[in-house]
Amino acid sequence: MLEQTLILIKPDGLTKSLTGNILTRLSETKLEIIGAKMVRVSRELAVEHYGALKDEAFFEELISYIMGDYHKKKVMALVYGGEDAIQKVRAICGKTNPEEADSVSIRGAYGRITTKGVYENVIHASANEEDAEREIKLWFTPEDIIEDIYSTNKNEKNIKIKEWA
Ligand code: IDP
Ligand code: MG
Repeated sequence: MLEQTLILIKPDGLTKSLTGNILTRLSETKLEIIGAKMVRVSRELAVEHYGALKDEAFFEELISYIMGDYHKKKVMALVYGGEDAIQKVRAICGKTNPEEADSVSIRGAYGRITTKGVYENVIHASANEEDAEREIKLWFTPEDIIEDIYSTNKNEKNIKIKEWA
């Protein structure tokens, strides 16, 4: 199935200069990059992105982590598209817990668990189609993405700018 998926190179991935390595690994999937940008993550964006985990004991540490409080204060956000994009990217990322992830997966090779118990696993990838759509619409505007992937509305203030429907 033709899908899109949101990928974030997390602050630890950027601080460790892993951008090139991670993009090289992702290129093995033969998927297309259809959106890419650097983002300074606000608390609001972090909480919205990880809203489903708000009752977890590690939630506040996770918010600090993705905002870059322990590393560079930035993430690289990408949208990859293509056949079975979600599963192909998840497979190459490896399991959430970097200690359990296959050692040749991205998380297995580059991740760690901090003494505070945060899984610093260098990359985020959408888990399913519903998450992918929600996350892509959260991190990107339609104008940031070079293909028309979801329906859009004309913005009444400026008809040249599209907004998510
Ligand atoms: P995923 O990133 O593989 O989809 P989620 O369960 O959605 O995993 O968790 C989001 C992020 O929260 C993980 O990538 C990891 O950074 C962190 N995390 C998840 N579970 C734990 C945990 O049990 N302890 C510490 N951090 C966790
Ligand atoms: Mg997840």
